[in-house]
Amino acid sequence: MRHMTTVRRTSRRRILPLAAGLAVALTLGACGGTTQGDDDTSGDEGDDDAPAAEADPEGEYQEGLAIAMLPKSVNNPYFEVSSEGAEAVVTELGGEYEYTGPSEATASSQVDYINTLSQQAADAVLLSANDPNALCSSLDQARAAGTYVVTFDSDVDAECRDAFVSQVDGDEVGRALIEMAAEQVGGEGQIGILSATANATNQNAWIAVIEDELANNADYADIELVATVYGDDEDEKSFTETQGLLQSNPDLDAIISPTTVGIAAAARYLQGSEYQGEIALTGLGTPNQMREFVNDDTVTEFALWDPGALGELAAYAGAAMASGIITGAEGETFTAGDLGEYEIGPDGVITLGPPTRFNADNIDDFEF
Ligand code: RAM
Repeated sequence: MRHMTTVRRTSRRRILPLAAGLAVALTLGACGGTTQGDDDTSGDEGDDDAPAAEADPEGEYQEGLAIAMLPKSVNNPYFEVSSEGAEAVVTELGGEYEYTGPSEATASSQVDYINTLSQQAADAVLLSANDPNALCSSLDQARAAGTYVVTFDSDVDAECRDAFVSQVDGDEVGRALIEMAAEQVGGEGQIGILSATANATNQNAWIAVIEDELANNADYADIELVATVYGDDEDEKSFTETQGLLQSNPDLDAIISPTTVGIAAAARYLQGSEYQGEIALTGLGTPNQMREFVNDDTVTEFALWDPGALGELAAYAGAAMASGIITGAEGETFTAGDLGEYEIGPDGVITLGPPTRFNADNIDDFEF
């Protein structure tokens, strides 16, 4: 249900500079004269297809926006890189930036942060969600109070946010993961997955693609997924789960870890074990965390996108929405600084770009 109503717009004006507020008010006035505007005043928001507000593609980013990033958990180097990207954008736009979140990657612990940010009248929250559904009621309340919700990295149900900034197009991550694992085991063998949390939207979507590829792609007919374990994006738990995975599956040939926390912990375990060089390890990692494991041949190749650019794009999307440049509808466009112009796709998804594979040939070219 879209819900960017007159209420939302009114609340936006409290933080806009006078001239900008006037422009929004004028836009609202124009909308109010239409049938759509009349519908809105009834408070009945039941028409899912109704555009919530007019986008103003020629509009300027507003100054003074309060934008916060709420990651799955803080202290994860991946999200710290995303935060640096977002902070640079918000600062450049003359806004106020905050990076805040729980130390554990759970949905319940994110709820309090959403409520607080809403009470603080944040203009936009950039959220990487620990669960696709469990945050929806607090997100609904925040949105009704005037905070735009832009998910990035790990989405919620599309009804519960205004837009999702996706790192990579659709199934491409899952396909890259199984392709790298297959290459590293010579097309046959047993693989196990070391994931993040059991409810993570992003990891579960990638794992579903891996399972689908294994079931339907003839290239992988001789590869078997024997176990999936969860390190909860905690370093120590990921390390222990790696050990358990290897002990429980003596014929394992490869581990796929689609989390930067997991792959770094698994690499550290392999490095100090009898399995180094015997068990292939691939997945999603940051070059800075994985460099030493590539240099000593514990790991051959893994992938990722630029988490800093992802944070930048999320910040621009949140600012564009809070400035009225976009509403989250398919086909709208906005300019994300040096990243260039982006178009909103179906279901409010904005996609950063393809992943990069890192190996001994190129890892020193990347610094994040
Ligand atoms: C971890 C988190 C994040 C994911 C990366 C690949 O840092 O789980 O959500 O996108 O890994």
